[in-house]
Amino acid sequence: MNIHSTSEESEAYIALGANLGDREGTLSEALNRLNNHDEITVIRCSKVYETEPVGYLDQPQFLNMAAALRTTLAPETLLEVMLGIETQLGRIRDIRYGPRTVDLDLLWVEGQTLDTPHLTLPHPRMLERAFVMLPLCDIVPQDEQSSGLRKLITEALQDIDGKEGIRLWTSSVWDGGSGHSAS
Ligand code: GSY
Repeated sequence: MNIHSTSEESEAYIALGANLGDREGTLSEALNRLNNHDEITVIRCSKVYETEPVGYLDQPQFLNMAAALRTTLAPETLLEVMLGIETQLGRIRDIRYGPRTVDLDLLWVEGQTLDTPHLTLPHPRMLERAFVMLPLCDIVPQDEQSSGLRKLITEALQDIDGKEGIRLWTSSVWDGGSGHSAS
């Protein structure tokens, strides 16, 4: 164990988005790379949704999804791993809120609130974004009560803007790292 890891596993939720190139392939590869990390296991994936861009509107539609991870990494280190994967997959940070090959956002880490220059947890804008909340709702267990995340999502989804700009794209883009295509 070191400062980048903890002795305990925790569950983390992330949001994934892509609106350039092979969007499905890039999301799948991001999940592969996360799962191939020694201290990360991808434990659940949401369905994949095609979504109208929010914020900067003059850009292609996104594919968005969410995933639950089990990890022994400290949140800041998990974020570094995620940013490294974005770079490996060709993300270039030019236009703020502009198009991107892949975007990985750390939303929530079980039992953690943080406010550092690099990372705020829970993610400060997640409850306002239908393209984050809808996929997240697929993978947070219905009976989840201890953290209150399920209740927050259910309440946020009741009157969130932008749900009409979201449609189901596919039930799965990831084969669980087995190399077999998902049905
Ligand atoms: O915050 C993530 C990047 N992003 C997205 C996105 O992932 N989906 C949609 N629909 N709009 C977005 N605007 C930005 S910025």
